[in-house]
Amino acid sequence: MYSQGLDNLGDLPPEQEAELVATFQARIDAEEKIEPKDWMPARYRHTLVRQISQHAHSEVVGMLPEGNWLTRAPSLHRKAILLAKVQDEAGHGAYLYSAAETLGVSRQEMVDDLIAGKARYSSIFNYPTPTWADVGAIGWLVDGAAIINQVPLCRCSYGPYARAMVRICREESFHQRQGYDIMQSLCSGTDAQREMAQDALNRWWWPSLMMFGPPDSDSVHSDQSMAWKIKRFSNDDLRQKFIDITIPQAEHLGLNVPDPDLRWDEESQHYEFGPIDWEEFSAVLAGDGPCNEERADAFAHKYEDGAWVREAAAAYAQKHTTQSKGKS
Ligand code: FAQ
Repeated sequence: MYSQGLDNLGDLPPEQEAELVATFQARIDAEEKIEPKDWMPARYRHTLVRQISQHAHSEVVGMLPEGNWLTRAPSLHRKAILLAKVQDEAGHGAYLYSAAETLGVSRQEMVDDLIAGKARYSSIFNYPTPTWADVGAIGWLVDGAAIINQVPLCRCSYGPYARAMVRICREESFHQRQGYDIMQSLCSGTDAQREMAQDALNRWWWPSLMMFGPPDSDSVHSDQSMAWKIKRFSNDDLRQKFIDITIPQAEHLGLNVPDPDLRWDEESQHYEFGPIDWEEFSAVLAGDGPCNEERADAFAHKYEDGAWVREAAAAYAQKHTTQSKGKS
């Protein structure tokens, strides 16, 4: 994949190599943005390509569980909102693939890796959406978790990623609100509707906590990514922040968070929560989640179905370029 040349400094004398690395780190420490043409260690480039491409794939695969409800949204109003949200996710994928391309990897390579099962996307999108309340839960919890994780990425040291995240976060805020609004409608509806909302919360709560990644003690990339200011906070810190913000929202909806160990701790001013099932997380990452196969098949088929659109767009672009060259 994108791991060739990780030790690209091997041909430089050690003093020169150390100087380049020190200057690079000093720029990071001074909160300067690193731009595509700047010198960067190969491992920094590789970490960014890994994270940004995974992020892009998550946005694109993330359209599938909600897309499932586009034709069945309960009203024209809800359908229009959901359509706009799903289109936004496609846009997020496009910005992120473009940001990754500035690091020297093509979108085609990234997509090929996803289709070949060599690339990851967020664990959360391997869960099913059997009811309309799942669309509410995704907006409220999944977009809510995405915002907590992604707002700090607006300050990422790599300029193109940081700038892409500014717009993405604005749109994610609208997504979170539309999800919460669906939950509010259901929770102020009939008993059956409230039960549907509770059932969705029961199924999405723990997978949403897993979105933040493994516990800090098992996070292989966090230390280096934080030193490079790609990540600004650890997985556990962001997870805690999400819990602290979300519990009062669940209380406002009148829903019960499915965690018998959950309690407010006066001293730390945080919620304490029960153990997360990391075996389930590992299984989903290993491809054994409830919908891994379905998502992989759907993505590959949709990509194949869209070949004519890509060919037409490429032909149009080529014609346009030839015409404008002819004029100049
Ligand atoms: N799922 O050492 P760490 C969204 C992997 S967008 C799958 O802690 P890192 C919008 C990780 O890749 C959601 N894999 O890794 C939306 C690594 O494996 P590797 C996506 C996971 O990178 C809403 C290994 O575990 N957001 O929701 C997950 O420092 C609604 C060790 O982990 C982003 O991508 C996981 N949850 O921290 C769309 C945000 N967690 O690569 C549609 C940017 C960890 O060595 C509808 N990414 N892994 O094979 C990040 O902030 C970070 O990459 C983390 C992971 C926090 C996800």
